[in-house]
Amino acid sequence: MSAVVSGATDGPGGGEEELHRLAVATLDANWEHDHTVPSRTLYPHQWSWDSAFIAVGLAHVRPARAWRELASLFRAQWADGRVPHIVFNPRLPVGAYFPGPEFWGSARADGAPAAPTSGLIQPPVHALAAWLAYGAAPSEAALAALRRLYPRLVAQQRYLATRRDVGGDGLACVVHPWESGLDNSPAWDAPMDAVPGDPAVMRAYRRHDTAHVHAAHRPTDLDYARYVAIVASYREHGYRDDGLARWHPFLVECPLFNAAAGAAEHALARIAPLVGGDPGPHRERAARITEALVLRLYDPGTGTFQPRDLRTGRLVPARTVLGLAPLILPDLPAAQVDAVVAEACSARFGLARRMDRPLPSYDRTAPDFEPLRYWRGPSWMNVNWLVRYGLLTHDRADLAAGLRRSMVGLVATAGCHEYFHPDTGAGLGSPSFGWTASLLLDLLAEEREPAGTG
Ligand code: 9WN
Repeated sequence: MSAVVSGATDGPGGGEEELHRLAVATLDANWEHDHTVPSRTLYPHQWSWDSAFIAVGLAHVRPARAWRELASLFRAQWADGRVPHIVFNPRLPVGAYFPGPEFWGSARADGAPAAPTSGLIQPPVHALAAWLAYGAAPSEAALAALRRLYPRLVAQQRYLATRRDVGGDGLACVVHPWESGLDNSPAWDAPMDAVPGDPAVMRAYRRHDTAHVHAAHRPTDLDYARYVAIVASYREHGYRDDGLARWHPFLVECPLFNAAAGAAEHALARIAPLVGGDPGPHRERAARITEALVLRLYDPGTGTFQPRDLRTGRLVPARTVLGLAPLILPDLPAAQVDAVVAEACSARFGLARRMDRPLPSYDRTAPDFEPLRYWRGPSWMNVNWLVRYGLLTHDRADLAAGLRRSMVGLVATAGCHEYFHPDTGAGLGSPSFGWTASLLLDLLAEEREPAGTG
């Protein structure tokens, strides 16, 4: 494998300058009138949590664009507060992505925006992103943008707390693996087994992903048949959430999703005083989410967080990187912080002060670990960035530094790929991927600017 940028980890002014240029060029190339596409080929529309991660990096180099990115996403917010996981670009031809706007039929649903969107959501990392974007480049214009965004971020949280608390225990549930952002993670195998699916159904559709990426790296046709079946169930109910427990085939409480919701309340508590809001209710909600996460999703037996399948009431057994995400909560109790850091440092994930490769998406000692297949082994920048953010939050600067070095080294060698082989570091998926570029910029910024994120 050839090095994309030689000596890229030499420090600022050396290879990191070149790496910086590569990341900015990638984001510029993916910019599309009011948002950044994750990838021109594989994902040519706007994705929700991608836009949040992208705004974090853009804030360092194109701050006005960072706010446009978030503003365009939230313009597509539904009346009930949900932020759709895809906002479709109507200028693109039918078939530019599967499943496209015709499949989702959002125009027929109550409270959907004028723009065609999906009916699902993604992890609510947006308030945290807005807070970090503001901290990276505070200005009058940024404050005005934050002020406009704040009520929309609050409505997003309200949607999760009211419409999606299906278990009634203070946690939001995801109704589709796509909502977790880690589509085919082994964490979803057990709940997905209960979803009827026949791979032959996929003959009626044309998958867009496998035209660009090797099928062995992507979810299977059986996965897709089930993805389609779950959307069909939700779509037939007009994407309404009342009575979900009675009829919906996939209902799971995910640790990463709920950690993001808790981190959002912490971020909103910091944003509120700047925009004339009251931080108190955000602090209270943040504390309740952390408490519920520990009570419902922490497994003392494994010492990590596991998703809970609401259809069976059971925690899913697979140990995935999702379980490490609650580290981003500043009020996570010390016992859970220590346990999660121990899990991250175990042979399963390989976190260390000196580490060659970032964390894989799945337990590398598991018999079904697949180093090439999407979220079933490969390393991804966004989840590593979240874990690193959590390590810094809990004063594990030495481990965070090890992780940073491995992340920067990975992109320096392979480029701004979508995901990476967890052992060789080879780039996989899309070669010019938005959040890889933007989160790299965020890592590089630490060497360039004094910390300003608060
Ligand atoms: C389905 C855009 C998105 C990411 C997800 C990632 C992948 C879509 C797909 O791409 O999901 O939403 O077609 O596989 O899993 O995390 O937001 O980058």
